Amino acid sequence: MKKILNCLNMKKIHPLQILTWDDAPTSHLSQVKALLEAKAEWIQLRQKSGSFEEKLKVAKEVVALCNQKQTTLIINDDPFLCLESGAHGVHLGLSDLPIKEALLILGTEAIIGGTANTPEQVVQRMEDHADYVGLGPFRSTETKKKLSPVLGIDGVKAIASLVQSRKEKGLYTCPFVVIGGITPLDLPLIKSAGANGVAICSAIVSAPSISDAVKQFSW
Ligand code: TZP
Ligand code: MG
Repeated sequence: MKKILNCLNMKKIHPLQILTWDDAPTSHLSQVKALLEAKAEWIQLRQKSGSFEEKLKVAKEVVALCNQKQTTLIINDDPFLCLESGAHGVHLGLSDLPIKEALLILGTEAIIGGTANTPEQVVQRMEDHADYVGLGPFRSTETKKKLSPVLGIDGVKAIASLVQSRKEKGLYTCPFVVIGGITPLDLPLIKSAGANGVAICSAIVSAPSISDAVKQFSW
């Protein structure tokens, strides 16, 4: 059964978001093919190297494959890459364009998510009406360069209570997924802390069996 979260604007945010990786043993395209075979339902194409045109070529192929399987495909960093490739949405980091500008480029149908590392950044994302927040890093990880301070489980709990208090005040909230160095053993704790899901990169796309790894991270 599909596990789907609905946020206020009714866009469907999946609780297991899987990121592709430049340093994985296979290409981004091969990673996506393996993830689709493993029945992944939400993939973020995180190409960090190459020209816009090179990234676009891969993104278009990946969008076509994901559409065949009704899998959500999010593009990292660049709303224009999202627009040109026809992906479902974009994930904006702290040094990327603000949510409001991406909204002007992509329109209200697109899924627009953004990174946050502090309560202030979570509030900003929600005031900008993000569709979801990627909160991290949960733990130190080699996957991302220039890592923000590690949050741990206490950081996750603090954000869950911030979101709850916004809900009680009738303010806009969206789901938040936790990212950074997460292993399957962390899932129960992260879930009970109040997070809506996890975003996983290396532990899945560099696993000996991507299919087994996806199953281990079932939310
Ligand atoms: N943002 C914070 S940590 C991170 C990103 C993109 C990398 C997550 O990758 P992994 O391999 O699951 O630690
Ligand atoms: Mg970015």
